[in-house]
Amino acid sequence: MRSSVLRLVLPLLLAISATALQTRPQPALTPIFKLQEVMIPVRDGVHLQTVILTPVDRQEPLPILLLRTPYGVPDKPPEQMPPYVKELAQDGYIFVIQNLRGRFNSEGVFNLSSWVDLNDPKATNETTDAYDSIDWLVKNIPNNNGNVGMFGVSYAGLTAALALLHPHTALKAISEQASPADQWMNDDDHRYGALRESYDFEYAVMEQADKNKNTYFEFETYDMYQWYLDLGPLSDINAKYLHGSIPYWNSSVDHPDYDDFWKKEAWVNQLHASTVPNLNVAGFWDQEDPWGPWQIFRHAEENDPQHTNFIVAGPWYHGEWSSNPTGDSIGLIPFAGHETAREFRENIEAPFFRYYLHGKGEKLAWQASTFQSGSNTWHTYDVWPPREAKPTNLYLHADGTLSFTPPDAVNTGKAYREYVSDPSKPVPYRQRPISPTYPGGDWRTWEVADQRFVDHRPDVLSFVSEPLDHDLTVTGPLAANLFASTSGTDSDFVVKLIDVYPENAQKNAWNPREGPKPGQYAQSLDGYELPIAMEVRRGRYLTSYEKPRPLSPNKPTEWNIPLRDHDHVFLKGHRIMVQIQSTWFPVIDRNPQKFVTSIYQATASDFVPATQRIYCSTTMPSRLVLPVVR
Ligand code: PG9
Repeated sequence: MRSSVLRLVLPLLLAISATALQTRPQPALTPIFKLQEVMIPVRDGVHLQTVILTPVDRQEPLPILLLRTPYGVPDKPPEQMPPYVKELAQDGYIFVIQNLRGRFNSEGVFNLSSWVDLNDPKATNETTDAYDSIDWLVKNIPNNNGNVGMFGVSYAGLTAALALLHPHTALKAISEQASPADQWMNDDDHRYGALRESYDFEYAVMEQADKNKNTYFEFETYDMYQWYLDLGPLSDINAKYLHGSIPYWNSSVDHPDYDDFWKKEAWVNQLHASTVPNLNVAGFWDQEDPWGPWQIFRHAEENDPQHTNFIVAGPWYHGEWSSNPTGDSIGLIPFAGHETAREFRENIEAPFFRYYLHGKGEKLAWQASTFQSGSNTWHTYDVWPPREAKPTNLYLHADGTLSFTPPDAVNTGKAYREYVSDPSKPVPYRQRPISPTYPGGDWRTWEVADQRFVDHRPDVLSFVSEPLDHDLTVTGPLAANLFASTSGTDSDFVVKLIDVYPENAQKNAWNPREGPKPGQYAQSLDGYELPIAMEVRRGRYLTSYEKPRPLSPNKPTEWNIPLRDHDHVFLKGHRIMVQIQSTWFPVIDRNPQKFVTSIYQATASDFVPATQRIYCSTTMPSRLVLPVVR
């Protein structure tokens, strides 16, 4: 096991493994949990490797908190309370950590799949494995109080969420945190069908190259931008490196469109009610699964008479609310003294489980709670999105400005702006050199990186507002509505909504007499371009996800690009920026810009430059739609 992977998804394990990896001799401490490893049998005779951590200082019957993961289970009990579960552990839980079928010592095959066939009584999947494990746990763990909760981030969040499709009666509450919901539509693997090339490939290798470990692909190039560019067409991944050995990668390239394979994976479409109280948790800058929790929340909302479906969102990278001891900042952005991650765990997560598993305390009194960036304050909402939020158009103008005033005859002398997108020189998604996704150091905060690193490129259009004369609060789902054309027959458009800090945002970042120390200049927020929302859409799927169609060259077309849910205040004096580009590499694979049946079978000669236009006229007013709260 490597602690870097565990940090992403498994806070409890992180602390345990960090303790185990310490090199300095430590005074012998008495373990605070008793560790027992068991092999739990499930309905098809497979046994799942499971670790039970029972607190040594508790005599009373305790609830069970179950975490199901593909990343490994601890082999030693922690000697000190891991900071990441400190707030929960104060109430007393038996923590149970289980390897998914086919991972490490768990028997069976790991398919990396979310498919749950509720109509097949013989089928096994993550829903039935959770059900059978819970059944075994409540019957076999001594002194449990009969109440089980499930929680976890990302894959562990997914396995918690999948339990909702057929929950055991002992399952009294879950907290799915950053769970994917439909891997073709969004989150880890695609964005509306556009492949997250580096993520999908590196993740599939990590989890399917070796059952007994998390495998990091050995890149022979330091800069991943260069590696993926040198790779050429995607078919070369199998031809040159994997040779068909990674099933999930094979499935990705065998199923380019939204076909039955992906529709079965889109498990959330089977969820239509709040079956078990669920605290959904999302990060506004989650670089992996920012969308799933909102989808799960919305599906459970379809029928929630007891009001047991909640959502929390904050200014976090993937899992930061769980893995960061404080969460007092993200990248260079501080949160005005708030320890957002600790505050979430202490004031929301622990009380949620306390109420449903211990029967103590109060039920959460809201439907949604956010830590709003910009104002740096916690908020609660009776409904999401809040009723006060009014969709408001923010228009792109052909002179490169951005305003709430629609284009008129005066400023539409030129009706569009244009650039050439060349797939042989794609726009990097973050500053080069780009590190591998895993072990994920720099990867975690790329979504808050200063976008000045690309705003001068000829293939990136920037539209900027005047400095705001009052705070602008944006709470709810955002979208872009572009009128765009390409000279090609397929194309991508990437939209970024950016908060531009004033030039003097941090006047005193260093001693004014001495000036910045080496390296400090780029650590200032002066003029910082902070992304608030970013997304891509792929032209071939504009009219149908199932049946891709070519675009008509040079024909202006309406592009709706959902930008997800947010809660942010653009402060007075800040400016708003929109950037538009057609490549975002290598996090998104390159669109050849010439329509082909499957991009994953495209050859090098299919990739061609294209001239892209964004229209800003009275009849084709490209705009962002912001949920503005006055
Ligand atoms: N984002 C990872 C993942 C979750 C579910 C499926 C595939 C990948 C993770 O961090 O676990």
